[in-house]
Amino acid sequence: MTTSSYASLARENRVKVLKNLAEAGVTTGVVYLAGMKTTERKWTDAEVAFRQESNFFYLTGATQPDLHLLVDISSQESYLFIPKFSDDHALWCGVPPTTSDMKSLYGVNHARTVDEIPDVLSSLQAANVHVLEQETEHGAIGTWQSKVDKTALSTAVIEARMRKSPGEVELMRKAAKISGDAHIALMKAVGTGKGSEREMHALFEYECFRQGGRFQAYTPIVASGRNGSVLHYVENSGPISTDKRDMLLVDAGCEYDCYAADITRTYPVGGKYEGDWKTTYEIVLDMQNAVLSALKPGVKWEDMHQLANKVAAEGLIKAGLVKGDVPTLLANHIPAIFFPHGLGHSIGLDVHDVGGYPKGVPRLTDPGIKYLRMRRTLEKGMAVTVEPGIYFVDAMLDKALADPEQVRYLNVDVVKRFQATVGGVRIEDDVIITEDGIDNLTGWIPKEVADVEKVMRG
Ligand SMILES: [Mn+2]
Repeated sequence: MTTSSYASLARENRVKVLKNLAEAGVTTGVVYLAGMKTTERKWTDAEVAFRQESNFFYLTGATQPDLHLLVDISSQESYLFIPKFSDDHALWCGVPPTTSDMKSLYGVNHARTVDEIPDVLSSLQAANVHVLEQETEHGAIGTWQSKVDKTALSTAVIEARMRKSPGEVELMRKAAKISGDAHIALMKAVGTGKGSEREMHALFEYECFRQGGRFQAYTPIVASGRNGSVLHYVENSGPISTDKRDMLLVDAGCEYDCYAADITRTYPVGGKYEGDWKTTYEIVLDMQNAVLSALKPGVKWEDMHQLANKVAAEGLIKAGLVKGDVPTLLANHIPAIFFPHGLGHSIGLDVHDVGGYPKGVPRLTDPGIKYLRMRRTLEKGMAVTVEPGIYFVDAMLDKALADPEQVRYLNVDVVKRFQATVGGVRIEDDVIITEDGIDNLTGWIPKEVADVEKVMRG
């Protein structure tokens, strides 16, 4: 049996986690993780498509259900445990793997069956069993449940997962490539009044799946026209607008080897950015370009959100949507009316990856930035999405227009004109922080006005 391509990365990841544990003073005992179990739709035997739990994948690379992992901390030896397969497993699911198959497939030191976990723990004379904070099921370790320790493992794993190795970056680049090609396929396929959001959603999944992107990293958002003003629009059930100036907002990305892409592009269904739609688009493009140019190690993520807010304020003034100077608009949270969500988040094995808020770091409370999914000082190897947006959300605008403190800064007629037609624009890329800047994994997917229009012309 050939070794899984992720086996060497998983070994590297285990070493990283053990190093983090050692730095936290943990040098004895064992690490225990339960993998994702087979799950069914409630009250049926219809199995849900299996996707490994991210921490378990990170430390094993294993893609089968119902596995368990032990790592002896002092010797660094790893033990993978497989289910006791029933006699008819081969009938329904093919010949099950043996322990020696699994040992060579995943490059672990030992492979056993799940009933042997307590015996292995006894042979290791484990002083304690380090488990993830959120893990509640420890049945498989039997009486060793009394030795469960939740103090150190979660942080050790999160801090390891936050900093991507070159091998992980290449898997993210592959997810980005497949997803980016799918975005381009949609740009080429869409046309005024042609087809539906559903067809565009289906085309995106088709393009990903046929290239090896079996799972979407999240439910795609495919929003035509005013639907783009609903931040997490997932119905994807409307027609494509018949107004050629209206835009399609597509926020979608697949997984590759469990690593996520999270990409948004917004473009006119008629193939040419025009009028208020183009004005809105260019504000977001400026916001994103400003942040992408500023990103590097040592930069605080919340400062990047504020930079996007500042560029938004400048653009909104220039567009005639708001009045006043930039500092006053920022002090009164006027950009947050149009940019009501966070700038972006960490990404990796999960689309909203672990580690946004280290222990003890609270969320900020101001409008907009309160939804920021991360407060960190950036370091080399961290992976983040940069996804500013400008939206004309009825709920936000109606509230601001009715608020005497806020309406003073709004040009009401202009705001209402945009609100009646433009939905929303978001542009989202996935970047890795490098020594002195970024490696933009998705920057090659057209987003400058001329580049998108060229692709759409075909
Ligand atoms: Mn995102």
